[in-house]
Amino acid sequence: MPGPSVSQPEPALVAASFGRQFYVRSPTGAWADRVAVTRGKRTDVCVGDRVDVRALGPDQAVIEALQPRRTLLQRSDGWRTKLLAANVDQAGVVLSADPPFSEALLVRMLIALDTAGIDAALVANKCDLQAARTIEPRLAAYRALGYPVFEIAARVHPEATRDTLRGWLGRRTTLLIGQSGMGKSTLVNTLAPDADLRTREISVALSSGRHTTTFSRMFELPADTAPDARIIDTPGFQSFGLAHLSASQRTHAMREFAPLLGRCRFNDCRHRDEPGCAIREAAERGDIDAVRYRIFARIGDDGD
Ligand SMILES: Nc1nc2c(ncn2[C@@H]2O[C@H](COP(=O)(O)OP(=O)(O)OP(=O)(O)O)[C@@H](O)[C@H]2O)c(=O)[nH]1
Ligand SMILES: [Mg+2]
Ligand SMILES: [Zn+2]
Repeated sequence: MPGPSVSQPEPALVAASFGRQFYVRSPTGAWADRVAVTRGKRTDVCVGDRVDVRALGPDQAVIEALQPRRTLLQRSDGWRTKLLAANVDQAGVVLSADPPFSEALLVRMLIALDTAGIDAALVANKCDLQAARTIEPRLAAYRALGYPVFEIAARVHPEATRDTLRGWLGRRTTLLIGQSGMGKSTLVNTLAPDADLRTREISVALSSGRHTTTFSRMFELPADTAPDARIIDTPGFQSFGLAHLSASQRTHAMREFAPLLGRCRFNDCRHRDEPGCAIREAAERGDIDAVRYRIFARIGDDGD
């Protein structure tokens, strides 16, 4: 097998992003993961990207070109837009009852995923806890909207977790996102056991003894867990700005609004307190979910 060429650019997959540094992986497994940097001040590369790299020795490379993306998930952080992952097929929003998940964040993630054309599912973790019962009615609301909802206990029932998720994960690249402490990394370790040591290397131990993920990273799943499947672990977040989306995109991503669009009194209705708003009235009547409507109505014009 020929060694890495110093002059010929070759295709690679971005398997991890560490701020300005990346791990790139051979699409064929021809060479081991390399540490890569971008040229100049380029920062628009993220985990999941297809790139062309030039090797700078056996374990280093420089990213020369970025291939067009099939999907791209972003979130806004004030005026900055962050790239979360490229080319994923689907995403699991990981939730738990303890610590309690924020439904406002869930709605925002689903709006961003829908707009990006990424299939979303809810992965309710820690179903071994008594508190898990308290979130059942909210999970039912999302099932009714057509989102797949999986109930698992990644740490406590690893085998059942793999059985529950196998069919959903197979032949796809799945992004795991959600707040800190929901169990994303625990789930990755349950699905890809060799990830354990590696996720600890790239997580930060807090004073509580807890590990929190600070980098996004992709893992291949063993074929007996799910065939031809990859999963991406990401750092948790406390906010999910939608400034990169238009008001129309945000409205269209609320599935239950679809049959009501165009029925408001005013063409430029923002569906808050405008008179004759068909969407608000539907929420007041209980025809659509009032919790989701209130969360939507609180999203500012600037997506914050
Ligand atoms: N009871 C229970 N606890 C769990 C389960 N899965 C994970 N946990 C615990 O939840 C805590 C957080 O898990 P992590 O996997 O680090 O959460 P994370 O979503 O990766 O968090 P960040 O990296 O900070 O975003 C850990 O203490 C886990 O042991 C489960 O199935 N049941
Ligand atoms: Mg983590
Ligand atoms: Zn309206």
